[in-house]
Amino acid sequence: MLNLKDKVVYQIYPKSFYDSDSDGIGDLQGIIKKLNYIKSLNVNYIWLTPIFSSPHRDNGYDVSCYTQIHPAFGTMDDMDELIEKAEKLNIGIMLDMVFNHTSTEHEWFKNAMNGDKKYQKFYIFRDGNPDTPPNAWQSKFGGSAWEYVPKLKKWYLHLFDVTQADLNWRNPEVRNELKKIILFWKNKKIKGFRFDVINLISKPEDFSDNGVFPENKNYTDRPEVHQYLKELIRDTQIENLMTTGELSSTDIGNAVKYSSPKENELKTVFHFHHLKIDYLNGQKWKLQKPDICELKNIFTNWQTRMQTAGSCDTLFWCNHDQSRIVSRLGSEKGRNWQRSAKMLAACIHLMNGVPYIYQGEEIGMTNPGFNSIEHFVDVESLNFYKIMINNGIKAREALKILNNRSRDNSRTPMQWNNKRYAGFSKSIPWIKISAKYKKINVRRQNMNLNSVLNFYRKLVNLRKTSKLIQEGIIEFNNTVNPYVVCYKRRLENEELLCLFNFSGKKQKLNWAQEKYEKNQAFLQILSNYNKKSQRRLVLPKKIKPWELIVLNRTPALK
Ligand code: TEU
Repeated sequence: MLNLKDKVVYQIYPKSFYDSDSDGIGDLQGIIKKLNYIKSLNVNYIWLTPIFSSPHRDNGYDVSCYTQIHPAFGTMDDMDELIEKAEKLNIGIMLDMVFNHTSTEHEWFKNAMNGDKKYQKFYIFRDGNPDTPPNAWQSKFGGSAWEYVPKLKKWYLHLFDVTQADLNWRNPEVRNELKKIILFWKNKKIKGFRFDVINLISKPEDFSDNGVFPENKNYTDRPEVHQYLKELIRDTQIENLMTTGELSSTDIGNAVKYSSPKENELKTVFHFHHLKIDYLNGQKWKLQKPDICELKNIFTNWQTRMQTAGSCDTLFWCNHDQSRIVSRLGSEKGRNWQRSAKMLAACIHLMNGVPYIYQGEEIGMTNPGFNSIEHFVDVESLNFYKIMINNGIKAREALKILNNRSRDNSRTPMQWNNKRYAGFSKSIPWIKISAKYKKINVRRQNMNLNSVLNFYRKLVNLRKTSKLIQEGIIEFNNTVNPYVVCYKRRLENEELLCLFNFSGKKQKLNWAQEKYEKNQAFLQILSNYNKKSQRRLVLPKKIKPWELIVLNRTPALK
C-alpha cells in the first residue's frame, strides 16, 4: 500500500521552469538540469503539467497526441532520461492526464470532422441548425459552450476553449482508448497521474433543455464519474500509484468519496473552495477583500470531514491557474513579504493531507503586476478582458482585475538568479519575467538561512520526521480572533498548537474556549520573526502582523 502521509509533491509548469536550449521556452532537459535543486526540497514527486503534443492554445491542456512529446519540450528520449534520473533521486514523475477533452487537432477529432461516424461518437455532437445551440451552456473561458460545424450540420460541446472538444465518456471505446494511454505511461515507469477536471467527464444524455441551475450542476460530479474512475483504475491496475483528481466546483460528499481508500478511485483530490474567498458572489472576475472567516469555515469543514472519513486531502495555495498567494492573501511589501510568505506556507503544510508546492512558491514569488494588456497571453484572460470591455468596464479596471485574477500571474518564468531573464533562459522568454526577480530569486535565497526557500525546506523535513504532522487529529478553534487561523494537531500525548495571523495588524488572542491545565509548557518550534526556540508557560496574548506561532505542548510539569 502506498503511504501518502509523509509525501510532498512539487508542481512544474515546464514552459516556465528552465530553458536549456535558449528558445525562450522551458523544456525537459531544463528540468533534468534542475533535478538536484528539486531534490534539495526533499519532495517525493514532480507533477508535470502537460508535456504532450499540442497546439498550445491552452498551454498543453489541449492535447493532440497523448503519447508524443511536444517538440518545444524535447523528445521521448528526454522524457525517458528525466524519468530515469528522477527515479535515481527517489523522485517519481506524475503526468497530467487531460481526459475531459482533446484538442480539435487530435486525430480522433479530425476523423470526426471528416465524417467518420465512429469518431463522431468519441465526442459530444448534436444535430441542429446554426441559430440554436443545443442549450445555453457557457464555456468556462467565455462564450457559448457549443460550436457549430456547417459541413456536418452539427454542434459539438466544449466546456473550455473552442479548440478543446469534450470527449464522450459514455462510449466504452473512448474509455478503452484512455486506458491504453495510461498503460503506455505506466510502462514507462510513471509514478502517478493527475487527472484534469475529472469530475466533469460525464454529461447528460439529453441536452434539449438547460436542466438545473446553476448550469454547471448538470455536468459536475454526476454519479457515473465514480463508476468510470473505478473502471479506469481497476483496468489499468494503477491502485498503487499516486493519483489525484482535479475537482471543479465539487462538494464535500463527492470529494470524500473520490479519495476514500474504500472506494478505489483516487488517492487524493484537489478542490478549490478556499481559493474563492476573494471572489465577489463567487464570481472570478469580480474582486473583493479576502474573507478570512469564510476561509476558516472552509478549512474546518473540509479538513475535519476528510480526516474523519479517512480520505486524503491535498494541501495547496498555488498552481498554474491561480495568482500568487503572497500577493493574494499576504503582503508584497518590505519585511512583511517574507513574513507573510512563511506564514502562508506553514498554515498549509501543518494541516492533514499531501502538500503541493508550485514552482516559485518556495521563494515567495509574487504576481508580476503587468501594466499593459499586451503582456497577457492566457486564452482565458484575453477572452474575459474582451468580455469585460464589452460589458462597459473601463480598461484600467479590467487590467486591475487581470492583475489579480489572470492565470498568467503564476506562469511567469521561474526566478533562478538576478542575471538577465532571471537565469531562466538566454533569450526573450515566451512570457514576460516579473520585475521582482532581482530581489526574489533562488540564488539569493539559497545562501540565506532565514529565506522563504529554506523555510519551505524546513517544513518539508518537519513533515517527514513528525508523526504528529503526518497523522495527528486536526481540530480548529475559530474563536481566537477573526483574522487568525488556529488549529491543533493531536497524537497521543503530543500536541501542536498553530496560529497564523492573516492580517498586517497586531491581533489580540482570546483563549476563553481553551481548557489547558495549569503548568503546561509550550515550546515554540517555528517562527517568522527570527525568534529562537523558546519555552513558555502561558499561551500568547497577542500575535504580530503576519506572524505564525507554532507551539509544541509538552505534558504538564510536575
Ligand atoms: O483547470 C480547470 C478549471 O476549471 C480551472 O481552474 C480553470 O482554469 C478556471 O476555472 C478558469 O477560471 C484545468 C487546468 O488546470 C487548466 O489549466 C486548464 O485550462 C483546464 O483544466 C482545461 O483543461
